[in-house]
Amino acid sequence: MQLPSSITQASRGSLDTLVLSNAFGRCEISLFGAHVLSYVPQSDQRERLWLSQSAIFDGISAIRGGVPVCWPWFSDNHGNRQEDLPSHGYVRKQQWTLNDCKDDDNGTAVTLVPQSVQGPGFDYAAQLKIVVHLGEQLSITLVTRNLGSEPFPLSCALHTYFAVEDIQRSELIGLKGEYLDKTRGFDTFSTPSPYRFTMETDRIHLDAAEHLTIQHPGGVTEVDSSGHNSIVVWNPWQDKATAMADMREDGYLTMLCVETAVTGDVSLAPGQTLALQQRIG
Ligand code: TA6
Repeated sequence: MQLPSSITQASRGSLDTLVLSNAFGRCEISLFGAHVLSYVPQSDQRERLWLSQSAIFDGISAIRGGVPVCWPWFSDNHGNRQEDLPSHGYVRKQQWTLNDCKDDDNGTAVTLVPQSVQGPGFDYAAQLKIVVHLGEQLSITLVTRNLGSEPFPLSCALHTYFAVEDIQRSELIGLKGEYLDKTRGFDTFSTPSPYRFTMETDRIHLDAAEHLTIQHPGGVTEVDSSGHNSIVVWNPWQDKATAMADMREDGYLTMLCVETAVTGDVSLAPGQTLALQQRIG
């Protein structure tokens, strides 16, 4: 495929990546996992995404940081024994290929498709693609279409790791209503205001907020979402960070996951399309 000058090929470790660079900014995407690794707007040259300094780029392990693609289930929401199937599905560990690209006054876009849509725990007739568009914002759209004659269960997420200068001096603005707290047996609690971080935080917010703001000492990051039914907020804090081989023990201090997600028992009807989108500014 002939690439426009705004798209170049690069690598991280043993992974092939695509770098999109235009008047709006720069982003880098690993073809392994269709995993956005970096996004720097031209306007302020501030990296929006967090990538673990111990991230593994071996084409086998899931990449810690950036925007993992969780599909065809979120977390262990697959209906099987937890140990039988990979957490967050299997496409983030697949090699994706470039299916289309375009470059115009609105920005540069690439469309990637996975090696195979079916996998252990999901053998339905589905079509999956991701479109990453570098324009005024960075827009990531995960598109699922049911090609079959029966509905299938689907949960998914754009599991974005945002860079913050200091999580203990950061605030998340825009969420309301109730959330399910994974650290407390998925019991239901009310969203705090102000929303600050002092401990392990792992929450499924049932408020499908369309606009969120992350305020931290290094600046402000805007997060717009559509096609979702929930927002997941996660910071592992020190003990969990220490326990992860691909995260430094102090890594939790400079990251915050704000995930645009479809969680719970959702099914996609025959012929239906779900477009899960997150836009970062
Ligand atoms: O989205 C939050 C979460 O489900 C946490 O419970 C934690 O498991 C995190 O995802 C990271 O999961 P991973 O499989 O990428 O280590």
